[in-house]
Amino acid sequence: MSTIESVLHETRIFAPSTKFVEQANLADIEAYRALCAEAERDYPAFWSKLAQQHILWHKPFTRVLNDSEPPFFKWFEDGELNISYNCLDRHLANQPDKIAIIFEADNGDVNHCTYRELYQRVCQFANGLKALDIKKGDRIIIYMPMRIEAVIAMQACARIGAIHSVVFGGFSAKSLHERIVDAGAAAVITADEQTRGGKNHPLKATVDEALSMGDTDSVKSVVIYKHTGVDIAWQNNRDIWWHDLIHGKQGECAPEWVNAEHPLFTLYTSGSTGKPKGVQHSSAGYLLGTMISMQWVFDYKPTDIFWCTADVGWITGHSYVAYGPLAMGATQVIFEGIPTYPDAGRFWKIIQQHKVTTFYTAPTAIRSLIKLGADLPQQYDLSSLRLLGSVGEPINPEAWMWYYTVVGQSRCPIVDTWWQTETGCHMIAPIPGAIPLKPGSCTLPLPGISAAVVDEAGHDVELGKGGFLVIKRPFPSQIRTLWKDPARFKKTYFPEDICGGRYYLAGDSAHRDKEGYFWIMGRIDDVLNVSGHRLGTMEIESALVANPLVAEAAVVGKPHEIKGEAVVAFVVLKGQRPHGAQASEIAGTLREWVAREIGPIARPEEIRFGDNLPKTRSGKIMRRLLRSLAKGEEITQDTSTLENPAILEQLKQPVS
Ligand code: 6R9
Repeated sequence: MSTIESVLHETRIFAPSTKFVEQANLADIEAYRALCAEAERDYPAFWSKLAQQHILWHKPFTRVLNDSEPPFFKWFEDGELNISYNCLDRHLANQPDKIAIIFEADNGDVNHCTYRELYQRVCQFANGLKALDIKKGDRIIIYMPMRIEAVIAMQACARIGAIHSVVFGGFSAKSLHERIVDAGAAAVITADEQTRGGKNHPLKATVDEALSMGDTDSVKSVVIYKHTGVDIAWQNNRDIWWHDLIHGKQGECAPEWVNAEHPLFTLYTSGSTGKPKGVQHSSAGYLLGTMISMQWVFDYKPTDIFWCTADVGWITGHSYVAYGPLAMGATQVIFEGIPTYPDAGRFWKIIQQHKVTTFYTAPTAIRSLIKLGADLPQQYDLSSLRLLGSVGEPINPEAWMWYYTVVGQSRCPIVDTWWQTETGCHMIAPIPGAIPLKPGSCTLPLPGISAAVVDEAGHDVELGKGGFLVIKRPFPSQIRTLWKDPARFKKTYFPEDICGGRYYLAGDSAHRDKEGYFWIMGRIDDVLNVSGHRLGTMEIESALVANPLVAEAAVVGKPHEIKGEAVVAFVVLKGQRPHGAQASEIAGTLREWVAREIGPIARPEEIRFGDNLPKTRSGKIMRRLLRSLAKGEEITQDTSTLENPAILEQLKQPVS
């Protein structure tokens, strides 16, 4: 891939400015090394101190790490706390009138919500959930637009100890159904519609469809936030308006104290099989991870205006919208819309208007904004910015340089943060006052995070050589298990055949340069990264073969200028291989089918038809060959074991 090739030659280094260093929470590499050494010296003591500093405990913990049953680690296991108390109540005494959320709607309307108001709204809604008989440990699906109410719903669940599972609003009824069933959800919280880029998209209708697909008896209530006011279907005894639910409810609600290990949430993510994985996070360890990374990586200051553009449907929106910034008492921007509406200056306008200091977004957004208006940022006053961040996929050095020079005006460090749904918070990322940057590298692991690049036996590979990215020691914010599937958890993240199951296997490959900097090279499994979103190739294949026209399908990724990676599907139809206009029509139908089955993010960029797929004589699909075909590369692989070499010609061309 071009990204990987170009980062391999990247030698530029950017040290933070004196001005940045002077105000930084951690201001030199020695301070960073001292923290790493402290973790090395006494690992439990290091985490124990941080957990005491950052978390308000209802009952203090006495045990730090329980590693007696690896890989099922427990942290601070006899402590008790409440996450919503840590995010809201703690600010009531000293900064109740500080703005917690500056909300900007898709249409440009702006609302402010103070910590006191947010506290009251969360409590009211939590009381509403209690009135629906929702209890500690119940699972609640949240399928909401990117509005303050999404955060209120999440915080209210945390307040009463219910386990939320947010499903991104772009997911289809089928994907939603799968998650509702797997979670055994007691309720779904949604809205009538969501608005993005000037268009309305149904949410409640999708929930209705999902709930009609069977096995959803666990769902007793559907709470609907009225957003656009469109007519919706109604089921008595199940559906209730958000405003009716909170009507007359108290603005105070005693927090439910939970154990440190109580699951705060599950979040479904794609893996190498067709079934999404319910990544389960703890309460205390997770919260601690979000807070220390706010402090270290985002160099958080009480005067900051923090803006993470991620939707709360993804882990980034959990850690750096719904929890981290609130726990720190930050003022943050929440934006409902998209970067290109009404024009490609929207992000820059928001930064100017709300005087954003810390801006965190994805390379795919940066690339699309370069394409649509590389000079646009110069038309706005971006002087409030002091720090930029990137997440979700490797950032190519060209995009990095533009972000750095044009958006950050060569003044703001860029924190390229490598982490995952499973790690809960940043793992490898620069501490901006302390660590010089190299475009395209996420630099060095955070203190206490024992990231390494190893071979199958678990030995560190030589610097410069590629290998498996692992984290050797357990850390507080890590995934606890997969919901209802501990065996799959163990097999996926601590597989026996790699490192003997001793290390957390991230699923990425990486290498380190001579300064020890990490360079992420890509996934080692069948997971694609399309616009920073994880998609399992198997999931898309299952969706395709579920179409009555399709006999067989194989999906691979190919490099894409804006999205990073794009979905290419090789399809064998049950009937004749189509040609010309018919091929285009069927390809169009199948692309829409996948968008409907999974969600628009999974819509294949290209479909190619063949009489068969390239297979070995034992019947295995030769995916590597398909990847070369998708990229338009000459086939250099050995095709002698191919059952049917002739079909390669058929699969060379996309349907126009
Ligand atoms: C936070 C998030 C995780 C996968 C991860 C990796 C890729 C994320 C990256 C990055 C290179 C970065 N990834 N951040 N690759 N540099 N800074 O994105 O979580 O959706 O679970 O995706 O994304 O491949 O394994 P998630």
